[in-house]
Amino acid sequence: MSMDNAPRETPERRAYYDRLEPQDLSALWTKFSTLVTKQPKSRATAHLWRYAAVRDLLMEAGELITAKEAERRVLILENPGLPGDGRVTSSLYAGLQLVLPGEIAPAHRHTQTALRFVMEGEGAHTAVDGEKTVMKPGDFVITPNWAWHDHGNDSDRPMIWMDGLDIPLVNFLDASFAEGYGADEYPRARPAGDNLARFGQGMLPIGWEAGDTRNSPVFSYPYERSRETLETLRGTGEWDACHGIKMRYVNPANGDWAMPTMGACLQLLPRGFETAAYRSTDATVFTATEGRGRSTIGETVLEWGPRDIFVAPSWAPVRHEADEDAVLFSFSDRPVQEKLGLWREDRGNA
Ligand code: 1HN
Repeated sequence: MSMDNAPRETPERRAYYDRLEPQDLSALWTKFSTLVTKQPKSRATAHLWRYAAVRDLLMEAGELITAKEAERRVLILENPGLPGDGRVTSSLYAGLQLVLPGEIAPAHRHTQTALRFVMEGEGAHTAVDGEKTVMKPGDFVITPNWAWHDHGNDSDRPMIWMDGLDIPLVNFLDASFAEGYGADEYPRARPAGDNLARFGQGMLPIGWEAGDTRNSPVFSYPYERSRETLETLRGTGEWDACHGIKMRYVNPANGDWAMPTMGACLQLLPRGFETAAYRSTDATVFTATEGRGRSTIGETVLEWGPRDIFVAPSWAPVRHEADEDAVLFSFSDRPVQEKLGLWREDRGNA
């Protein structure tokens, strides 16, 4: 038997296979090469969503349904290779969510983990287990699995953020649970900014005993700080050939990724920078917070500007070129693959 081709089909073999099916059986040797591929073969494709186009449709949704009636007013970014599945990659979900001035998205919780990345608006908030965080563009916020969360917009402008969730992964494992709180807001337990003060300043409360550290005790990572980090590091001139300057959002309790199922990064590509071809097994969703450029993903060339969102499938070679100083936010299922010993990367010769 070969790993590449199924053995030849003969009339006798065909007749035999036909007798297996009614008994809920199937011959491995007819399927081996599709079940166990020599390298990742994703049905997901490289694709880009223009922010302006999605935004227009999202604002239309704002006239069709309230955040409360919708529970969450979101347009899902569906990978064209996985139509109808609510998936941006094989394992992850992404969407753009709109909360209009005065609206509330009611408190609920679920076993799916969520991340938010703010695209537009300022002054709306999300609350995680009763602690509010007020959001600005570029802020990265996490909602650990089974944490109560509600959103509200007390500002006078629409608020739009990207949601990333591990929905396909959790559903693959048939491990989805969800419940509503029964009131718009979960009771406010701590003042806004408490998590960042306790855990996000390079200090920890004396005597703090880490319990479950799978999720970062910091749930809000303001853009101002992350952006400043990139700017400071620019001065070192230590550009990675594949990534420019790339930082990952960290859990300060253990140095791991901020969440167990999704890893997120922010990277700076200076004007004129061209990254070396890079591929990894974690299909990745990107959005530019600043700048313009293009990414060549396999055979596909995607031209991006601020707030456009694009996706690179597993193991497809990716090259970025920045026409202006550019900052890219990205997320993937890399933490899961690392824990399972599956994650691989290929830096070419870079
Ligand atoms: C969810 O809870 C949110 O809390 C957004 O904002 C998107 C998609 C599917 C399931 C739950 C949110 C979601 C979601």
